[in-house]
Amino acid sequence: MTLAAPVASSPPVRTEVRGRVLLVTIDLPPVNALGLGVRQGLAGATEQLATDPSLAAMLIVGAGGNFVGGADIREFGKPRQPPFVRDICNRLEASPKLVVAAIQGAALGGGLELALSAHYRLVLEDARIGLPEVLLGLLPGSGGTQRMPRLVGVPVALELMLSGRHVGAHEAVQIGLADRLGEGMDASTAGLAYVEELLDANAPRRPSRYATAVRCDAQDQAAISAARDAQRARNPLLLSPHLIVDAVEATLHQPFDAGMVLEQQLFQQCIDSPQRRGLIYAFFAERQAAKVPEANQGVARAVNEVGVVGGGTMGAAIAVAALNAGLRVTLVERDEPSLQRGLANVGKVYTGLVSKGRMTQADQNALMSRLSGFVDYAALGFADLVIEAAFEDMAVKKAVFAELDRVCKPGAVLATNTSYLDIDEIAATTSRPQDVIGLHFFAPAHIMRLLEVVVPRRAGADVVATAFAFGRALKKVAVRAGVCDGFIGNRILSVYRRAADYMIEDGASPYEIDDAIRGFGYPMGPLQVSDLSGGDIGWATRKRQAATRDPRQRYVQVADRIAERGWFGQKTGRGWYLYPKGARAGEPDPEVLAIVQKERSRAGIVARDFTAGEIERRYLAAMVNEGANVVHEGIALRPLDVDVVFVHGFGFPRFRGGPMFYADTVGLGQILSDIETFAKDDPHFWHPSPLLLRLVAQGRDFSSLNAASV
Ligand code: 3H9
Repeated sequence: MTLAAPVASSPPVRTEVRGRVLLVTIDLPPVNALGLGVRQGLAGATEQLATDPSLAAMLIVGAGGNFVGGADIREFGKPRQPPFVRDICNRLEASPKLVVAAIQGAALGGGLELALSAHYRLVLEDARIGLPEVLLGLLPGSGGTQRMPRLVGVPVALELMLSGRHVGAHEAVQIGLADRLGEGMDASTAGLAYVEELLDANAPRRPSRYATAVRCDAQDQAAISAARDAQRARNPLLLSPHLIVDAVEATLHQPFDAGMVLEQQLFQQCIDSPQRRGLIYAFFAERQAAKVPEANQGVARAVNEVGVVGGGTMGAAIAVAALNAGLRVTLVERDEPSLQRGLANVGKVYTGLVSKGRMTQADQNALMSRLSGFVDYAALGFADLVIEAAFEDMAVKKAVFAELDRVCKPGAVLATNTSYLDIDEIAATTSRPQDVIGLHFFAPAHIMRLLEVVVPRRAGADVVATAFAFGRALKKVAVRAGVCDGFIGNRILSVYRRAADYMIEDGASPYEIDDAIRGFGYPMGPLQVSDLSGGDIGWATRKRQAATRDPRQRYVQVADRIAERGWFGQKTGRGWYLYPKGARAGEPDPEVLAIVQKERSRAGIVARDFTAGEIERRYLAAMVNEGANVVHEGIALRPLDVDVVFVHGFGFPRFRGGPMFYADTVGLGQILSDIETFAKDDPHFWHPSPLLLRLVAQGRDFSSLNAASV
């Protein structure tokens, strides 16, 4: 047996002398992150520039289509080893020789900070640059908070750092983040030409620390105050946005080096915060969610032509999502008036955007030109993938799938957008169950990022791979789910909503529930959500489930009493809240409180007080316990899949990572002990999940299951 010689791994930073220029290439797939090896390589290159008298300048580029995607996020929370990026940046900026960065693809976070310490920046057409640290619970920690405002001014720097948004090449030049738009798609060639031009022109070094865009005037101070107020209002619970404002404010009052010291202290506060852990977990979890077993077993089928059956609110929004992804869409409805309504529903979304100035009429026309509508299923004969978004009724779905089976070409993927129906049963009625899958969008489907890919037993691996590729094309976060009533999200929702209903009947007011849940970090409480989405939907579901409901299950009738009055929420002007004259923010309704009180009396319950802490514990324990059941039964592949569903589809505060990650931070033993305590009053509802029991017995947490390979 012969052993292959070990392949020498190439260094993450290469240097080449090109005449009088040192070409430094950062080459560490996937995104050239600034891990230890890269930092060491950059420190070495800086030394080479300083000591080689034949060199007049340095050009920094990234290999593989990106400049640098930032610090290596996996290193945060572990002991950090020098050299540090901020020291490398300071040294480059202070270099007596010219330093230039040529940016292709991503220059984000520490990557942009590295580029900001260069004396000149060239951007290629595909550059996307920014300081997105805020999205990870951090602030720019290598001089970004001090150099960026000095280059682009305080208002622009604040906007970029607080949104974390990526700026394209043209905007970068326009706002002064970059000096030159380069031609072609090769950063080294364009960059070397630029450096030679600068050297020939005797261009001066331009350390960003001396740039003068900070005006230190009333306008800058007003921008700081406005940003501070906006963050207090919008993100009262988040740490890093507030610290970003503090760090930027230092540029008005303190010299550069003092600002750098402050930035370091504030950065460390962020690193130490649990929010940073939750947000970085969420970043990796949404990428992990795409790693499903079928991705390795099947090759995605090509999807260019999409069919949508049903032009109601959901079908129309799905059509919009597909049109936005550049696909051709055929909408099919049962009759001409319904079809016209469906097409109008699609048009309405775009007209709204045009009227708000977010889209031009020409863009709308171009998008709508890829949409066609028919009342005949035969029009779907060319579709590569069809999504059924018809009425939520098994007989209706089966009839639609019989038509699809008849008209669709072999190899077309047949998807249903059902929220809870048995997709195995739907698939079994077709002659091609291997092509049938669930694509569960969340309303509004063109905005909400979550897509549950519901995999029935007989679905082909390539169909699952196609669904994930389709999700990516639509810029969705796709999560694999198994078939059960409600799949991952709605199944867990139905359980913690019951926990909320029980608390209402036991003594908490609906408004206390919403306050407590918002206090946890949700943008809205569950009853506000119910009013927004329409109380009639839940009412219809409860009526459907009435016949099969376990008689031992406690059933709270408050929501039914409200729905019976036609109070369906915002659309009817009242629900759990009052919405006088179409107001979007509701007011507490004394009549609802009276209904609650009457229901308590009817059920013979004497109201007791609930603290916000108890509301939160019960609500979260119910969510986590059902999340554990969903993983235990294999409906979700891993706890992280549950987390991604809740962060992207149900408003769970991202900085807490997701319910399962949150449970780990609280401690599974604590969650179990809460459930056991609550079970003393209602053992039927509070039944610990076998997975929770097992993990606690083994001293493990949910995250230990996330590593499970797929
Ligand atoms: C920072 O810089 C702090 C500084 O201010 C201070 C200290 C210096 N590290 O997204 P993709 C992985 S904070 C480690 O699918 P795309 C990612 O997990 C950082 N890994 O590709 C995935 O791995 P896998 C500020 C990273 O083309 C793979 O790369 N920077 C990092 O759709 C491909 O990722 C940011 O916040 C990283 N920094 O998008 C930028 N970045 O294949 C974060 C990515 O195993 N990154 N990975 O699943 C992004 O926004 C996108 O990844 C990017 C590429 C736009 C770069």
